[in-house]
Amino acid sequence: MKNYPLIVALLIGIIGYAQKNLEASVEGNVNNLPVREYKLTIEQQKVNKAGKEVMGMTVNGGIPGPTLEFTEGEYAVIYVENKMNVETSIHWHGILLPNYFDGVPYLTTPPIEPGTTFKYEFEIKQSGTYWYHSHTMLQEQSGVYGSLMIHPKEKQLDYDKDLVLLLSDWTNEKPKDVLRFLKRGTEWYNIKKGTATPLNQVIKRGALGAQIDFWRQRMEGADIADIYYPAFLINGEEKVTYPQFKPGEKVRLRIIDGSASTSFWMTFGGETPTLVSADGVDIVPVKRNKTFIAVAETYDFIVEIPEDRKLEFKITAQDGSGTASAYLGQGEVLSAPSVPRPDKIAMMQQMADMKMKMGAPALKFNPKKVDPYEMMDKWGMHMEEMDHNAMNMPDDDKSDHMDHSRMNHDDMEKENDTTIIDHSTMDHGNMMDENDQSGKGHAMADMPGMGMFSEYNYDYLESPEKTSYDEDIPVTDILLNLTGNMSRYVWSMNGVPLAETDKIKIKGDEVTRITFNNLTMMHHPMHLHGHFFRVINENGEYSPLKHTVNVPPMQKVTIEFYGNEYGDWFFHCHILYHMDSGMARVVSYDTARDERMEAHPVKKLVNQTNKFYTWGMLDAASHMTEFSLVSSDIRNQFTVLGEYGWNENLEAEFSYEYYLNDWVRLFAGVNVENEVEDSMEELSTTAIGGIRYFTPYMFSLDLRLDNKLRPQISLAREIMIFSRLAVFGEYEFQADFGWVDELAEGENFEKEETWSAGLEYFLTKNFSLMGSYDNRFGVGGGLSLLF
Ligand SMILES: [Cu+2]
Repeated sequence: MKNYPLIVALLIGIIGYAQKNLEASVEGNVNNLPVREYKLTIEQQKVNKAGKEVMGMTVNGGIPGPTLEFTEGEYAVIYVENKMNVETSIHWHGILLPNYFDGVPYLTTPPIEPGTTFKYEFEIKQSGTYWYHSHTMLQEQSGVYGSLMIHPKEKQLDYDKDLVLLLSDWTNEKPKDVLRFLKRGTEWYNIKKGTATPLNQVIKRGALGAQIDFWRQRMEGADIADIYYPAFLINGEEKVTYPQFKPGEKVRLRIIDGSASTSFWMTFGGETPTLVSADGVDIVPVKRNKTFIAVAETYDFIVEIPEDRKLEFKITAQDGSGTASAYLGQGEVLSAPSVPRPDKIAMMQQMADMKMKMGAPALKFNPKKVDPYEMMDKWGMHMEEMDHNAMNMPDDDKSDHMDHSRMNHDDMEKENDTTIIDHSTMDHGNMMDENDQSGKGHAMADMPGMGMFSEYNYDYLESPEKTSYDEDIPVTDILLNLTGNMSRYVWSMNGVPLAETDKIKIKGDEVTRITFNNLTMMHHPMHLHGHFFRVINENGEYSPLKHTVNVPPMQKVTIEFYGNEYGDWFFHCHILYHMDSGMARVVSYDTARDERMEAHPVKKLVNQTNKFYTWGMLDAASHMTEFSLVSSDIRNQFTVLGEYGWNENLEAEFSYEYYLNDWVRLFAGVNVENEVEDSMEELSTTAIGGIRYFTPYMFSLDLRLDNKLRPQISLAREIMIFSRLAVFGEYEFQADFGWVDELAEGENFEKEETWSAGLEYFLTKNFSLMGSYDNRFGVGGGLSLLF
């Protein structure tokens, strides 16, 4: 028992650590800890990261900003100076700290106004790899991010040197324009990346049936990433070398995905490295090469520098659209394995085979009336629809989702979009315990097709200590379906975007268990501020602790955390453009709001996710000219439309539209049209009103009536047939029964038919060539400007 004192010391250490993490954060240096001070200055500066000089936002003159180094048990004082002409903020990602210093403007922390400095201060009560970034609008995409490296009080792992590798994505466009183009719906990013799946490829691969099934559910395809990036960066560069490491040295790579929207596959040259930590928390070390890193996650690997060789660390964007590499040591390169580009058409086929119910609503008609369990039953992947024989699994594993008929709905307390279930009133056997708790989700991976997302599970992460909570602690279950509308770029939870919901109330000294049920085609890295949560995996009581968890398409992931804080905390998808489009919530301990926040209403943060975006189009062709302008937020839309044929035919229209849900909108407006063909002599102005509907199979349907009671129907559709070529068509039929204006003598019915069809060839993001035939304007061609 020579080691007895050591074991006792270790145990006290572990208990001390655990208790500390369970205590609410306290403001001020109450324990007189040694102070470590930093100063960060944020500026707007011209930068060149991808072959073009554009305006970026730098921290202390660089992108990324500096690495802030601390040792556990220090007191951090960080001054952040804003030298820009717009407000900013810094959030300390993964750090347990007092609510006021979390850095989400208008929610927890005042925004840092231009020309001012904000002082952040908090106790460093953890160690590991973390990062910081702006939480203001889309500033993170412009460069406001950097790393945090916190050394443990006593080093437990065996390594010689540290190296931070901060991964990011870079666009030469203004981030605001990126989001605007996503809202308008653009194929351009996929064309540019070479990830588009036009009809000719779909047909060649025999996937037309799957494509039609996708269209029926109003989905274009299996999208992996939305945005085109000209460069992916490691510590700000596409290729970065670290020759200073000597053979035999063990280097702890502290890898952070600070991208705005890109997750990566990481691969390593040479010997298989050892993964030692995830999201800043040590795990049971595991030898592992190819590893997925989702946006905002961090992973620490220990690598050994080989003799006379240079080790490659490589990242490949999840959709295969680009790579970046870091090289350690000197000599010939030991290449990291390549990761093949995912096959989107094959994914589409598999998903269609699995009879997934896609297209869950991102916008509910009545956001106040939401039943997340009903939503889970109706949409997504359901086991019972599959052939049981083919699955070859034990009977009691059949249903991964709850059987609703067994539950008494009235027992549930409905609170806006979160259904909070009091466990004491329910039969545990039927409930959430079924939800992957026992690792049942794993049987799924062995089934045909189900394995397609199994490479994203977290089973390789095991905590060295038990992370489970005492069974006596009450548990509250919350189900969050992750929902989105790709064509309108509205992202939400349970079909309700941030702007249309209240806070998720949680209780202190209790466990909150959240099940994410992803009903979209995209991965969502979900991040909870100010807490670590258990990600339930096959390691049961030893499930790992994380601050960000990736939820793959059509999959469920369950997390749980102990409520030991106070105040309101932000909780959102860490894909910047998803967060800014509504996929976010506020988790609230329902404690009094900080008085220092009085002048900074949280509404300002919420409104940020429901802004108006404006886009337009101008066609200049030999037979006609066409103009359109659309301004839209989540529910409201204004549209101006003008068509003029050189043969003197004109139609112009202004309308206001209101989205009842994702697909149905009511509209009212005015229409101006020439009544006599090929003559501008007689222009008639009518009031119009009706319904616009985005139908299954993705047609735009317009049903209307004007003030002369003439009904009209129109149908339009556009399909990408080759990688840059789209075909489009529109048909319009107006009937006049003479209910208001007299018809010509002897007539009891007049009709007017308008139709057009054509081709569009995409040249750049903003320009296309177009050619069309229109039965009013004739045939012609020209240039199309998208702005
Ligand atoms: Cu997301």
